[in-house]
Amino acid sequence: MIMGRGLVNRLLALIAACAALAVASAAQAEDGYRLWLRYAPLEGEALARVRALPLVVHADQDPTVALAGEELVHGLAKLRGEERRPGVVITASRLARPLPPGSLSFECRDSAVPPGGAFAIKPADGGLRISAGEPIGCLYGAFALLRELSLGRNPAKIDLDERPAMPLRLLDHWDDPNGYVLRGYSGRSIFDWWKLPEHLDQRLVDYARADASIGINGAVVNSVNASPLFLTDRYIPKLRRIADAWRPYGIRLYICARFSAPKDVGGLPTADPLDPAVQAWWKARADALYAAIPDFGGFLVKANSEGEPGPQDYHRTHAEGANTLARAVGSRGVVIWRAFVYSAEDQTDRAKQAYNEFVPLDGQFEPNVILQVKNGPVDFQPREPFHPLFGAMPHTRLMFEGQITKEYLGQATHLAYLAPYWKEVLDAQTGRGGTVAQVIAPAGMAGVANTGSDRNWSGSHFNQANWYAFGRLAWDPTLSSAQIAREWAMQTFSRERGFIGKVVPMMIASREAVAEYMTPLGLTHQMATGHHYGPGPWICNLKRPEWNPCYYSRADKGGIGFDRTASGSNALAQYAPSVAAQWADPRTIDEDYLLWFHHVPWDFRTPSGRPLWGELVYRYDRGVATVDEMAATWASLAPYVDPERFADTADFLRIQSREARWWRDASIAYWQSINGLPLPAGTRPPEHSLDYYKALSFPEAPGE
Ligand code: GCW
Repeated sequence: MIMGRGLVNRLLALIAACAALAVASAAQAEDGYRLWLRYAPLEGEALARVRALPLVVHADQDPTVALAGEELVHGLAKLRGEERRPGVVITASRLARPLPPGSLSFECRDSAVPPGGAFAIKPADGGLRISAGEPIGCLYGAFALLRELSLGRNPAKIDLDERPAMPLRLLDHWDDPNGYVLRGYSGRSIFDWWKLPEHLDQRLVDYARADASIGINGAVVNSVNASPLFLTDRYIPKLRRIADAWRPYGIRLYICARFSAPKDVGGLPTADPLDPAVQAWWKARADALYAAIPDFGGFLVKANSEGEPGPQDYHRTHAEGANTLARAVGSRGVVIWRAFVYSAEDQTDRAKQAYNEFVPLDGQFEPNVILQVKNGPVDFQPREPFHPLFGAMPHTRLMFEGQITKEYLGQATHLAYLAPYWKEVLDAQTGRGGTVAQVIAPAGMAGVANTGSDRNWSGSHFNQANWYAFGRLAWDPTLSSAQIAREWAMQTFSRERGFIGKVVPMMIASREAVAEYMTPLGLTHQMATGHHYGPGPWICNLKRPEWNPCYYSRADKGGIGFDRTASGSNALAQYAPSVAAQWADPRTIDEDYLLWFHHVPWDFRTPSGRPLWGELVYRYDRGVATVDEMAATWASLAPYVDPERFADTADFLRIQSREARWWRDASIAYWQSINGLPLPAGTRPPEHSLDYYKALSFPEAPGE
């Protein structure tokens, strides 16, 4: 057959178009939606070993066990590079049957394993056996096994015995009923309250699966600046629909309760927690929730903080407020009360206020009350010393609150891997009953979620690592930041040594870089008002003193830094003497905390030998240089990464490089306007005038 030239050309064009389409859709498949659960096919020996495991899965009727089986069948098939195979599913009643040698099996009601999510994975009959005390342990075990195999581990050498370090491993969503996410940088809320209960988005199921894969076992679905709507009858079926979908994944649903709800939606004239009608109202609400959701987790409350209502509106204490809700919930759940309080009327150092407020209440809370304490005493800053409440309330269960969404660390666009940040606090010795991780072990950890409607869930591909790391640390705070980064990067991107060897150090360095180009040497809260994205060290005119960056820097002609020693606010005295001693002397303190605790002259000689002003500039420059190195590292990793995620990350690193300079230049320009000092020799002057930086405005910045 003879084809005309035109036809050939048209055919060729068609083939090219098809090929382009195929490439595009392959690339599109790597849009980040699958998170760390991609189960990319193994290669070489690792592949051969996994292929040798017969896909025999023992399940019973329990929905969680069914999910564990499903996950294993699906995950193993993908790791083997095969189309999904059904596997063999045998019910529990038939467990006694002899298993094929080398099979993979599980026993989910093994009384030798404790309840609460613990599991063991041990060699058995030439294969592997996952055992757990209850079904959720089997699901965690299935994910753990798939993780081990994804990392290339030899199944014959896998021998795990794990139990979660703390009972509550939660995500807090700051989501409003209308889909807006406060401090959210990844699109809209994943909760569509308008379409619920009739329609449940598949994303909510995928979300629960991702959470379960890292051991998260609860989620608070609405913002701490809570709408009272969540306590109305209309919301109960909506909440129930989600709770039903999450139950098999072991995710318990919690809501934030607005303290004034008895008045707002309950028709009562007061929300006074000691009023019997108010108490009865809370009891009835809790009963209604538990009738619909028998495993409802409980309430989270932000009270008398930043304008939110609370017991102090009625001259009652936080304990009296918390206890009213706690009695309504009873042994069915918990009331998590936030310690993030500070007041406009209180002239004391903001960093001291929560401690002053809560320590006297130690011992007064109902046993099902947990106090949720932010990592540091101010507000999720790039670096803070650990919160002095940790260890200071021996009769109250304390929970750690971290912020996964990076409100103060560059939000979606700046790459900052937060495991080293949280570890710094978790590993800190409180001097009163062990490390922070030990203090919180009877309660748990909550992370302000970074999930949203973006295809990649978290606003950037690398922000997924923070969701992952948070779950892993709540499961086991002794894991190292590097190990978590390695696991995450291997599952999310590539197992190649050339990739992992570079990307892990890049991640580890990233948070320090952000701390240095934003707020070096223990400076804090220098972010611009409202959106908290860029620099605003000059801001000094907001109505509440502690909302102003100048409140925190205390910069003047004579020096810079917040004196929190005995000659200043004496916040230092809130720490155990052994801890306070490390920070008391500006000449010996870890420089990362220098300006947090001390006001020092600009020519103060730092341990590096440089005068403070020189050291400050040096740190800004080092932060900027690290970001440039991160961008160069990423550029060299193109061969290992799919085009879409590679380009997204490269774009964001370009933004970060530019904005690290913006932070440095604007800050240096401002400090110079205060201290009148010349720049240290050889220093690059700020690109623009201080007025230029002051005039920048970003009305469209997200998340406020
Ligand atoms: O980090 C700050 C945020 C507020 C937030 C508050 C809090 C929910 O800027 O937007 O409000 O903390 O934790 O309550």
